[in-house]
Amino acid sequence: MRLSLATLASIAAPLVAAHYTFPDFIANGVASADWVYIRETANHYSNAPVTSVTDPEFRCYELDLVNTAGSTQTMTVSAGSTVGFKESQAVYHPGYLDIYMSPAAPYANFSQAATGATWFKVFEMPPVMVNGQLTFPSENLQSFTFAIPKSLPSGQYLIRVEHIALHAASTYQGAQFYISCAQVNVVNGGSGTPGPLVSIPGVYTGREPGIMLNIYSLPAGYEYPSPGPTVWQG
Ligand SMILES: *[C@@H]1O[C@H](CO)[C@@H](O)[C@H](O)[C@H]1NC(C)=O
Ligand SMILES: [Cu+2]
Repeated sequence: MRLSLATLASIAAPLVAAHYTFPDFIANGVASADWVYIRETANHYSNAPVTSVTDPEFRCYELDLVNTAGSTQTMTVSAGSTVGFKESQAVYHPGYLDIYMSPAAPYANFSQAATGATWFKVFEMPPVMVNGQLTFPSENLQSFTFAIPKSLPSGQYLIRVEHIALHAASTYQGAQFYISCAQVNVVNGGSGTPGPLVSIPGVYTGREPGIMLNIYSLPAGYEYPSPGPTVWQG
């Protein structure tokens, strides 16, 4: 039996509908086309998540760990300005969203940039309790923005978005990580000292109470513990 492309698409669509990527970088109020300033990810077609927090692909999930960085452009942004990410389709799962940055030497388009303990957190959107119910502000978002810290020194950086989907997180490696990295050149920077600094991979074990938990069975008065370092206020 031959299946038409339309039939195949209708079979495949429900499988990928649950997942998402972050392919478009927002700067100066404009969202770029897919994978121009964001390193194209290995899941650009499948949208499937990373579940190992120790794999090299946990850093930026590049299509090609060696070559993707060099074929991605670098966007110039001012410290203190608003930037963001636009999703391939709205964030479907309940979870925790955060943003890490790292200086990128010698350049953001260098595949070995940011491989040490150089990453710091600049933004987070954690689950919050509302009327005794854990709610997920990042769920169903199509895009979101945040500020590049004003005192961040000028230079080349990576900006890594991470959405940790928690719908199946009650067992080890059940949490699903949706990741990508934008390449930026920060100008008009300050003289702040970002921190605390962590390595990625390395920042998580996968057993943190904010990564391995059953979101459908939480004690009264529960407060979600964000995994990883605190947000640098800049
Ligand atoms: C990498 O970035 C640097 C600095 O922006 C640039 O001079 C160089 O041409 C880029 N390399 C590639 C392969 O695009
Ligand atoms: Cu999914």
